Amino acid sequence: MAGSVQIASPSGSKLKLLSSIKIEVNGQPAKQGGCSSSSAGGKASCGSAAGAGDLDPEIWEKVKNHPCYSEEAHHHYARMHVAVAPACNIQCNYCNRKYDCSNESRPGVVSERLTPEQAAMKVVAVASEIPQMTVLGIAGPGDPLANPDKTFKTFELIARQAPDIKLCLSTNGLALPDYVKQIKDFNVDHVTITINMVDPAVGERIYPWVYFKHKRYRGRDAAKLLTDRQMEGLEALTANKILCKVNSVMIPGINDDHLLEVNRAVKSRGAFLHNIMPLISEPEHGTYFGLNGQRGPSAQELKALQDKCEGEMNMMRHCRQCRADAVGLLGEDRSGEFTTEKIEQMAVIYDFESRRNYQKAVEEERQAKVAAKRAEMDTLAGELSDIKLLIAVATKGSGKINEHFGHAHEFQVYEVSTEGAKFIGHRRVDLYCQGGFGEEAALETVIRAINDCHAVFVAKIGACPKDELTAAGIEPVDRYAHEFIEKSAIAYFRDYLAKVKSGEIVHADRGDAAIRQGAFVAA
Ligand code: CLF
Ligand code: SF4
Repeated sequence: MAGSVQIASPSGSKLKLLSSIKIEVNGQPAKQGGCSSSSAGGKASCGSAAGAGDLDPEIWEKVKNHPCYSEEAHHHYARMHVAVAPACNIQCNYCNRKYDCSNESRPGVVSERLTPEQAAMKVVAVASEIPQMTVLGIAGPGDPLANPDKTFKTFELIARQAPDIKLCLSTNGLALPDYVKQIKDFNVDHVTITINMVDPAVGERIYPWVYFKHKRYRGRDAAKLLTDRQMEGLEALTANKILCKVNSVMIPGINDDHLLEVNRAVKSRGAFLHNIMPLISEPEHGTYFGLNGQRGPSAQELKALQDKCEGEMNMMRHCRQCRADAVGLLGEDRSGEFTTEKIEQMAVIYDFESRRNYQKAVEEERQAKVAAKRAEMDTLAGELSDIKLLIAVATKGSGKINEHFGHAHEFQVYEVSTEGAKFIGHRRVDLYCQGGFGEEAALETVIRAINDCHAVFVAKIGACPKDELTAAGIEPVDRYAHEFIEKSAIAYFRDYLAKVKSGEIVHADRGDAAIRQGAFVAA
C-alpha cells in the first residue's frame, strides 16, 4: 500500500506514518483511550434512549458517543466496520455466505475484504475525514471470532494508530468463551452477541449446523451447543465488566413469541441492551428462509414485540442492520468514498485536536437539543390523554428535521404522547426525487412504509407528494423545518390534542406499515 499517514498528537506535533504501521505519538507507543474497561453493568434501567443523568457515569462514558449503544448518540456520531473476517463457524438459515452476515449487515456483498493492515489504514483515513466517527466495529462478513488472528491484529493496529476510537465486536457467540480474556486485554469495551433462541427445539429450526473443535454438529445438538456457549460467553463478558448488547432476529412463527424468554435470559445475565431486528428474507438473497417463503415481521409486529420486551429491559430500536463494511452515521453508507484505491491517493492527517474540537461542538448541540425538548415538555404538563401518534421524520442527522421529502432514503419514526417523544424505528424507502422529477412508484412505497404515521415532518416538500400524502391520511408538515425533532414532535402533539378537544379533528388509529427489505444501495 502506497498511502502515508500523519498523526497530529494532542499537543499538535505531527509524525509521518508509513503503512508498515510503526506508530508513535510524541515518542511513546500510543495507548487506547476513550472507553476504559473499568465498569459495566446490565441495569434494567439502562437503555438506548437513556441520557447522561440516567446512567452510572462510567457507563455513560462508554455509551455517550457510541451510535449503537445510545439512541441519542446515533443522530450525531458515526461508526465504521472493516471487513476482515470472512469465515464463519455456524450456518444460520437467514444467511447466504455470498452475502454479508445477516445478523449485522444488510445482504449485499462487501465491496472488498481487507487485511488488518489495510483495515487500520482505512480507519485512520475515515477518522480524519469524518471527525464524528467514534467507533470501529468488526462484524463480518463472517464471524470475527472464527477469524481471531485477523480480528485481534486489526484491533491492535487501530488501538495504536487511532487511540480515541472505541473498539466494538459482533459475534454469533460460539467461540466467545475462548476469547473473553483477549477481548478484555485488547480493550474491546462493546460486544454484541446474536442470540435468537435459548431453547434448542427453537434453535434447530434456525441453525442447520455448527462447527466446533473440528467437529460438525447438526440439529438439536448444534443448537444446544450454541446456546450453552452463548450464555457462557455472555456471563463471562459481564463478569469482566464488558458492555454487552444482544441482537435477535425476529422470525415470525419460529422465535417471535420465544424472544420474550430470550429477553429474560439475557437480562438476567447482565446484557446492557437488547436489539430485536426484523428477519430479512428476500428470495433473491438465496437464503434457506428466503427460498422457503419464510416471511419477516411487519412494522407493527416488530414494535409490539419490542414494546413487550421493554417492560423487561430497554430496547435498541435504531439498528440499521448495516453492512460489514459500512461507514458513516447509521442509515448512511459512505464506504464507497474509502476504497483501498482511493485511500492510497489520500493525504491523511489524523488530527486528535480537531477531532476533539469537533466532538465538543457536537456535545454543545446535543445539550441544546435536550434543553429544547425539556422546555417543550413543560408545555404539556397536566395534559391527560391516551392518544399516541407516530410521526415520520426526514432527517440527515443532528436530531433535526433537515432533509427534503424527495431526498430521504429513510424516515425516522417517533412515537409521541403525553409522556413525550420517543424514537421507535426507521423505515427505509425508495428515493422519491429522481433527477428533479417525482417518481410515482417510489411515492407508493413511501406511503406503505409510513402508513402507520399520522404526520411526516420534512424540511421541504413539493405540491404533488403533499396532496398524495394528505389523501392517504398522512399530514405533511414543513413548518418545523431545521428545528429539533423531539421538540417539534411535542409541539405538534400539543396542537393535535387541542384540535381533538375542540372537535376540529377526530382522532383515529392508523394501519400497519411494511418494513422494506432489500440490499442497501449507497447514495
Ligand atoms: Fe458495528 Fe454492531 Fe458495533 Fe454497532 S453495528 S459492531 S454494535 S459498531 Fe449497530 Fe449496525 Fe445495528 Fe450492529 S446499527 S447492525 S447494532
Ligand atoms: Fe451468516 Fe453471520 Fe450466521 Fe455466520 S453468524 S451464518 S456469517 S449470519
